Amino acid sequence: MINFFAMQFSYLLFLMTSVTLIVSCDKKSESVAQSIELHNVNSTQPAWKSFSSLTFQTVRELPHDPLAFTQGFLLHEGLWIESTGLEDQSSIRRVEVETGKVLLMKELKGDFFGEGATVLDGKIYQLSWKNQQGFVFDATTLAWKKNFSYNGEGWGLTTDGKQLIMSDGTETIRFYDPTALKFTHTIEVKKSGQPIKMLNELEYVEGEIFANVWQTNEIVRINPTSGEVLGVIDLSGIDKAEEKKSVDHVLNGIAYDNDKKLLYVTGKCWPKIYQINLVEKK
Ligand SMILES: [Ca+2]
Repeated sequence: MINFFAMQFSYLLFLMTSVTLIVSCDKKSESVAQSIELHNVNSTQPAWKSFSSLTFQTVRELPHDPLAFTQGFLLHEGLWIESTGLEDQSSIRRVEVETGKVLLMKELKGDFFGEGATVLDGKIYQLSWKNQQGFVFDATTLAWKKNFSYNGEGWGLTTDGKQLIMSDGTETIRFYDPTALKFTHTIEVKKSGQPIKMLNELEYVEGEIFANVWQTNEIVRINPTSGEVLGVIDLSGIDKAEEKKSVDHVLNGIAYDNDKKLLYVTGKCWPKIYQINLVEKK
């Protein structure tokens, strides 16, 4: 009897050890699997980066003020921040995404013609076209903080989270230190060695600078270090259902939701904002 119980106990011990080992192995496998998954997530690039020639698929349409002559456009803390142009109609706005309702707006006085805008460290930086003056506002209250100066024309503005990145209507992109609002350097934007001029509204997207090319339906993707054009996004036809009231009502607004990886585009006085997916142009 003693031997029989001893054998039973040994068998039970063997089973328990085996179960512990299996659980332990499973946990180890799970840990390895999680590690591989995390590695893959970290190394995954958006699919569109593989193609130099891109077009779009519309995901959804959102309302946009048809009187907003869009010059700067971005998403900040769940709201559109929009800079509008034209004399006596220029403004900086906080706008509700789903409804297009303007929640807060500050008009630019005098002959200031609003241009590109971006948000960095809780502050909106906004350019004007020919006045060689920019403005800094509190991003939440739109309270004016100060002006800053630059040479030449102001067109588009974005940020990589550290620097202000500005276009001026030529093939040159300028970089500024936001703390001192001091010019640091430029890049020259070229595609196959040829300069790409008329770079307008900007957006920093996944380590690249996206730029609307004025009076075209093209966005160029720019290497922020070399200035080389990495690819072109053809948005022809995106606004075909819209009735254009002016030849000036061109594509000119790119906003990127970096958390959700969503891309939006609009144009000057377009009644809609389009959320789009980028796909290969065949
Ligand atoms: Ca933008």
